[in-house]
Amino acid sequence: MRFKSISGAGLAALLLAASAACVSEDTTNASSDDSLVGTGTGDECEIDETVKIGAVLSLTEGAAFAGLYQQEGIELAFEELNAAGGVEYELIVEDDKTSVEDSVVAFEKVINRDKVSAIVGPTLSNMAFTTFPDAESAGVPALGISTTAEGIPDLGDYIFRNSLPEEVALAASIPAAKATLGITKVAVLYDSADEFTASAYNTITDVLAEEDIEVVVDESFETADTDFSAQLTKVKDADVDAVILSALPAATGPLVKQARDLDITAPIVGGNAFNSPVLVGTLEDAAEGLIVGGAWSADADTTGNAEFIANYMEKYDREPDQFAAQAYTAAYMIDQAVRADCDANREAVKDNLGQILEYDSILGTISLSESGEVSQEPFVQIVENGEFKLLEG
Ligand code: 1QQ
Repeated sequence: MRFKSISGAGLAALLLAASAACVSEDTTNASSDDSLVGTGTGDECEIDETVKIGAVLSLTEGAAFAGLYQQEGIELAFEELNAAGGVEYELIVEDDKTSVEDSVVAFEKVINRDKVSAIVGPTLSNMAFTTFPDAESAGVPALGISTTAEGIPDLGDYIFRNSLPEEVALAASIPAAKATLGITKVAVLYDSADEFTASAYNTITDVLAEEDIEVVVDESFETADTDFSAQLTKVKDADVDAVILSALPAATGPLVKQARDLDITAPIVGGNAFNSPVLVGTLEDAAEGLIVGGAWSADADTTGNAEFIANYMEKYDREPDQFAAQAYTAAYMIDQAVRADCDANREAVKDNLGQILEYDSILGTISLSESGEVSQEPFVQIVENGEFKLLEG
């Protein structure tokens, strides 16, 4: 991994943020803590004070399918980092119960009660649109690990994500499905009540237009719906080549099952939300042939991936997924940002997170820009015999 040198604009932002610290009690406390500054840099960095990191994750309710893997991934990484020495981390995990209100409370706790140096999470974009502005105004760097909706990095200077944007995932999975399956006419089904799935819908229609694929059915539903017969009857009547689906796993399970029960055999194509063994487990045989675009693959020959999978399985007795892999990577990115100037104050972490260039991670080569956006190559996978396999498109 390389770090960019601090640009004039970065320095100006730093000075502005430092002056903002004079009016915000939280930022003043965080930015003036000399005990969080150590000696040496990079691998040689040593900080005496324990560095607190908050993780706000959905550990119960709808998004727990991802949040529980995220908790495991981040705990494994901080365990490894603590064993490596030099910097001792304390991870404080809060459950946002898949609710915006609880996510706000959890952010408030880690920001003001625990005075963390950085926050990882939340799990869903739906929460991030409310809680990231809170982190921004408190001057606390926040690193989203699965917040893939359009516009997340625009929420502020302290807001970052290592979450492959859904538009990048879909821009890979739809052309790969076209190349492999030769699709020309499709149905688009999407959850219009969730920020992430609704924003993905815009990308889907753009990518389909670019790929010259005709949309013959275009239907929406809402997150809590359980009966999709009205939409699926239209899909069946249209005899499409594929169904492009933008849904969270809670709706994807019943929707795909109901489609297969109606004898809709067309392949189903999606993005980040599909990249979950929980979904495959729920769907059983109905998951076969699902095509997903995402940020990580167990099949990928990325740096440290085989070791990560082995250590994860050893610790948790189950295979990791994309959500665990992104959370694991986030901890290492925060560690690198802390070690760059051997300074775990919020300003330093924020500044150095935005300087991560070409980090060779289990997700592949990944960079974060000063604007908070990630760049990495997506992986397209297909479910075969109950397992995700890389799809050569
Ligand atoms: C988002 C997502 C979800 C599918 C993560 C679990 O990508 O909310 O942005």
